[in-house]
Amino acid sequence: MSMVPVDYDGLIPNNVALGSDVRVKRALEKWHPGYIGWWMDMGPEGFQNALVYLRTAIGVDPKGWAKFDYVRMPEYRWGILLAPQREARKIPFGSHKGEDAWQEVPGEYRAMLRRLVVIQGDTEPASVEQQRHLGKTAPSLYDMRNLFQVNVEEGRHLWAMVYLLQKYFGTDGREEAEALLQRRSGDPDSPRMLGAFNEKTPDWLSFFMFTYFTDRDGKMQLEALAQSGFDPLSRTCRFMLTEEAHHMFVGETGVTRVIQRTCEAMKEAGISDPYEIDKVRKLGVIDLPTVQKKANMHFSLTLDLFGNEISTNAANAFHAGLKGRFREDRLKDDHELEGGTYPVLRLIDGQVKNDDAPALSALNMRLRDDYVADCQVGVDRWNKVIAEAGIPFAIKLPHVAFHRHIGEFSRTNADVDGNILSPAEWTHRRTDFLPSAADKDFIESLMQPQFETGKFASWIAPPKVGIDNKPGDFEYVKIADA
Ligand code: BYC
Repeated sequence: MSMVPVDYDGLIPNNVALGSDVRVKRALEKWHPGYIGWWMDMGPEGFQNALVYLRTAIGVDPKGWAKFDYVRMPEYRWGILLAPQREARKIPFGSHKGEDAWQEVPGEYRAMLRRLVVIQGDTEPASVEQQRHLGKTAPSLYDMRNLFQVNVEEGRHLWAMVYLLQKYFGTDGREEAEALLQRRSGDPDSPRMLGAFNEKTPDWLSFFMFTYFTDRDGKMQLEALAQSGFDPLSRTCRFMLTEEAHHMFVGETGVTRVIQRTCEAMKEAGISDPYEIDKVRKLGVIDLPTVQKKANMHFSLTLDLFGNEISTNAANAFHAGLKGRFREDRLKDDHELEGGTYPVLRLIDGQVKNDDAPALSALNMRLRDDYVADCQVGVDRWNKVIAEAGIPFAIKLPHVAFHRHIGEFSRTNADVDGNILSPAEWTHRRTDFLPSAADKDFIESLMQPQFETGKFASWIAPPKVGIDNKPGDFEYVKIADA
C-alpha cells in the first residue's frame, strides 16, 4: 500500500497531491466559497460561532487518523482524503473482473459512474439540511456535539464526491458540483434526489433513528461502491466508511439511551405494562410503542433507498465493474453472476411471495437483505435493555412490504407483519404503525434544550463513556462563544 502524507498547509487539506494538480486545485478553490455559503445558510442553525469539540481527519492511517479540538464549525478543515492505494489492485467483479483497476474514468461507463457519484454526493448535504434545526433542542451538550460531528463529516463526504466530479468529469462534473449546492432537502422545486432525504428530521428521536437506519444505508452503499473497479471511488468510499461508523454509533447508542431512560422511569414508578402510555408519558419519557412507531417510519423510508428490487441499473453497474455487492471481496462465487438466481420478495396475486430472479437483476434486493440483517443486530441490543428491565416488550423491524414508496410493494398497503390491507383499513390503522399527530406533539413537548454541562434531558440516559474519553462534566460545546 502506498501512503501519501496529508498536506495540511493549503486551503484544502488533502492527500491527493492537490498542490501539483493546478486545474483541480483551482476548480475546488472556486467551489469553496459556494460551499461555505451553503454551510452558513443550511448548516446547523444558531451555533455557527460556538466552539465545538470536534474530531478532524488528519490522516488515513487506521490508528490515529483523527485529532480532537475545539473548532468553530465554519472553520472546520474539510479535506479530501483517500484511503491508501492498494498496489496492483484488480477489478474484483463483473465483466472486467481481473483486469487492472481503472485510475481514470472508463469512457463507456462515464455517464453511469457520474450518476452514482452525484446521487451519493446529493445525500450528504441533504442530511445536514434535514438536521439543521436540532441544535436548538439538544438534550445535552454531549448530544449536540455528536450532531455537529455528524454534520461536519457529512460536509466532508460532499467534498469527497465533489473532488471526484472536479477531477474526473470535466465541465459536466463542475456543473454537477454546483448543482449539489443548489438543491435543497424538501424543496418542492429543487428537491434532493432520493425520497428519504426530503423528509423532515423533526426531533431527536428521529435524528437517532435516522443515524441508525439511514446512515446504515450509507454504510451499505459505500461498502458496495468501495468495491468499485474505478479505484479513486473505491479509495474515497473506504475512508468515508471510517467516519460513517461513528454516525451509526450515535444512532444506536442514542436509541439505547432513550429506551434505557424509559425503562428506568417505568421501574421507578412501578409501571410494568408498556402500553400504559399516558402514565409512562407523565414520567417525562418516551413510551416504547412510540419508539417502535418511529423505528417503523425510519426503517421503511430507508428501505426505499435501495431502489427497485429488480433493477437494470444495478445489473449494469455490477456488470460494468462500478458497484459491487456488500463486501464483495469476502464472497465466494464467480463474482460475475451471469447464470445465477436470487430469491426476491414480490407481490404475486395479492400475496407476498418469494420468487427467483436473475441474480444480476436482483442486486438491490440482495443489498437490502444484507442491510436488514445488519439493522437487526442493534435492534437485538435495544431489546436486551428492555428485557433486563423485565418489561414485556420488544422492538421489531417491520415487514419489508410495510409503508413503501419505491419498488414491488409501493403499489399496495401492508401492515407491519406484511399482511395486505385494503386502502380503507390502511387509512384506519395507519397511526397504529406510524406516529400520529398526538405522538408527534408529545415528542415535541419533550424537546426542551438542556445546555448545562454534564446534564441530560428527562427522556434520555447519559452515555456510558464520553467522547475522546472525556469525563461526564466535560463542556463539549462552548455556546457562550456563539
Ligand atoms: N427516491 O433502477 P432503480 C448515505 C429512482 S445514503 C427517488 O431501482 P437503482 C447517507 C432511480 O434513481 C447512500 N428515486 O434504481 C446516509 C432511478 O431513476 P432514473 C446514498 C429513486 O439505480 C445518511 C429509478 O428510480 N448512496 O450515504 O438500481 C446521511 C429506477 O430505479 C429512489 C447511494 O444510494 C428513491 N428512494 O437504485 C448521509 C449510492 N430509488 O435513473 C448520507 C448510489 C430509486 O431512472 N446510488 N429511484 O431516473 C445507487 O446506487 C442507486 O442510484 C440507488 C437506486 C440504490 C439509489
